[in-house]
Amino acid sequence: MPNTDNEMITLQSHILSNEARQENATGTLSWILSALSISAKMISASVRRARLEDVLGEVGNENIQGESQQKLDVIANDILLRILAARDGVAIVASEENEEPVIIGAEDDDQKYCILFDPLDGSSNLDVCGGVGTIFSILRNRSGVSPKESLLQPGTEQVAAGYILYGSSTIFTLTVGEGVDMFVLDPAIGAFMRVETNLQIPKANKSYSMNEGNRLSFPQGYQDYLHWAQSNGYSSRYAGAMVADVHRILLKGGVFMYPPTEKAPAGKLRLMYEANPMSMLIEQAGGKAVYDSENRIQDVQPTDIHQRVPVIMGSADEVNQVISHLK
Ligand code: FDP
Repeated sequence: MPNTDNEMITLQSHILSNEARQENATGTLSWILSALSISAKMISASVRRARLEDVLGEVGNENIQGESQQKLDVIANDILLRILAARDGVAIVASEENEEPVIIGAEDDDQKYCILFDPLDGSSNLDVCGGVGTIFSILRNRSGVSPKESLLQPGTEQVAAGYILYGSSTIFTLTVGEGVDMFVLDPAIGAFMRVETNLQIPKANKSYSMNEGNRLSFPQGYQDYLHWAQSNGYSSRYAGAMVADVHRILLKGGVFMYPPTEKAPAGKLRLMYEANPMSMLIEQAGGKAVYDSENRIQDVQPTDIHQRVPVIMGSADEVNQVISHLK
């Protein structure tokens, strides 16, 4: 629902009023969300000045995923780690860029939280001034298990998830399990202002988003879907950055996919840093997110924090169309 009532609600006041509605809230989650909002502003500023400060391009290393790291990947990762490390309620931080999770607070405290993030998703778009984003997922820390085990929870256990899109505006999209809210950074005052509350994804839209260059190495069902969609007046939209593509689908409808390929038989996208948080947002907005013809992404029991998963997510009708070709 667009915000038409002239309310001027900032992300900060939204977080605090959510907290006030929860009976046993301690304020810990609110502190973490506000840390993410500050990190988002800092990363946004770095992205916008990147060319001027000569921080575009590769560092020369590969990250744990075997992908070359951009200088801004490293900057965004450092910002998030430094800001989250200073918050009391954080137990463990796991980043797509680091092989091992960073243990911050007391390991055995189930009042604390684990934060997983992809600091700068779609970073190959940076050099050409395309949209990039940060994705985060928040889980409750589990006591009595090792930090790695504490992280290995299915997406259904997420207490909050969201993304920040650094596009023509900076957008913060958040769910704490009670619908999806969207905020735009007002650069004049440095605050995220609420623009959508209880956002609902359109039920259908004849639009698909995938890397069609891989078409010949998709399983047959995806190729059949593409043939069907192209014979039925569908449009193709692909920014090549998951945050930008999923943002468009949340607002306009359609389906986003990263299927298995010969090169990446389990798909390319990371379950815990990308697929789970985006699935929570899509489902909270009334959409659907699966990894094959039957199974929800959020039901996957992870065995490795860096594991990958095929992704089909978006408007319920459009996801069902893809599924009908996979059976
Ligand atoms: P990137 O490698 O540029 O960081 O998982 C990362 C991701 O981008 C997603 O944001 C994007 O949807 C996908 O990979 C793009 O992959 P392809 O280049 O294979 O299409």
